Amino acid sequence: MKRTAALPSRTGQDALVGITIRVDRVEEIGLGRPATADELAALDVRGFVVVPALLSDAEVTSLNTEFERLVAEDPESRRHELGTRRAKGDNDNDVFAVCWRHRVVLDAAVHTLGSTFEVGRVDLRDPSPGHGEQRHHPDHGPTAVPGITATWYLDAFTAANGATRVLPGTHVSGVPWASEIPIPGTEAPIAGEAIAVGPAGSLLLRDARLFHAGGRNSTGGSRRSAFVFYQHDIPDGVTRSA
Ligand SMILES: O=C(O)CCC(=O)C(=O)O
Repeated sequence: MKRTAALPSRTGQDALVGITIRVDRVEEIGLGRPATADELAALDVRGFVVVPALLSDAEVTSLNTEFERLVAEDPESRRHELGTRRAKGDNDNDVFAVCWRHRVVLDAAVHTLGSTFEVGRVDLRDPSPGHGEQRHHPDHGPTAVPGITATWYLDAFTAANGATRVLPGTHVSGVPWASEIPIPGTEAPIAGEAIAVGPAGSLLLRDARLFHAGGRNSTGGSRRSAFVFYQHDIPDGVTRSA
C-alpha cells in the first residue's frame, strides 16, 4: 500500500507503509531544528553521525510508554528476533511523529535521496540482557540502494548494553565479506569499528548502506530504540533484521 499523505491523523485505518514525502512539504511537516552542515557532512564522509540528546525527557518518556504498550500487546514481539523485544509503531500514532518527522532526519533524507522519498513504519527494538548481537549488515537487500536509517535512543546507548556498532566509510567502500556471511569475532571489536554511544533521546543517523550491527546487551537493563527507514521505494511488509 502506498500513500501520499505526510500528515495522517490517528484514525485506526490500515497501517501506513511507505508514505511518500516531497521536499516542498519538509518545512511544513518537520518538527524540531534543521540538520547542520556538519551533520550532513559526517553522513557523507563516515556514513553516520550521532546527534546527542535531541529529544526532551518528556518525549523519551512518552515513547517508552508507547514502546512498552505495543510490545505488551503484540504476542509476536519476542519471536521476530531471538532474545529481543520487537514491535512496530504506526506513523499515525502521534507519539511517534517526532521519530519520522524530525527535521534533522528529513533534511538527511533529502540530502541523500533528493526531492521525493518514502518513509516506513517505526520499528521498536530492545535486546534482552545477554542478547542482541548481530552480524554486520547494511539496511537494504542484495542490491545496494540509497537510504537513511534514523535510530532514536530510548535508553542511553553504551558499549555495555549493546550500542550499535558501525564500520565508518563502508557505505561507500563496502566490506571485504558478503553481507549475509557470518564473520568471525562479531562480539569482539573489528578494526576501525566505532560504537555509537549516546544518552537517551539521541539520534543515530546512518546511511542505509553503512555496515552496522546491534551489540550484545551485557547489562541487566533495557536498551530500547525506535528506528525509521527512508528510501525511494520501501517494499511493503519488509522486515529488516540481521
Ligand atoms: O539495534 C541496533 O543497534 C541495530 C538493529 C539493526 O540493525 C537491525 O535490527 O537490523
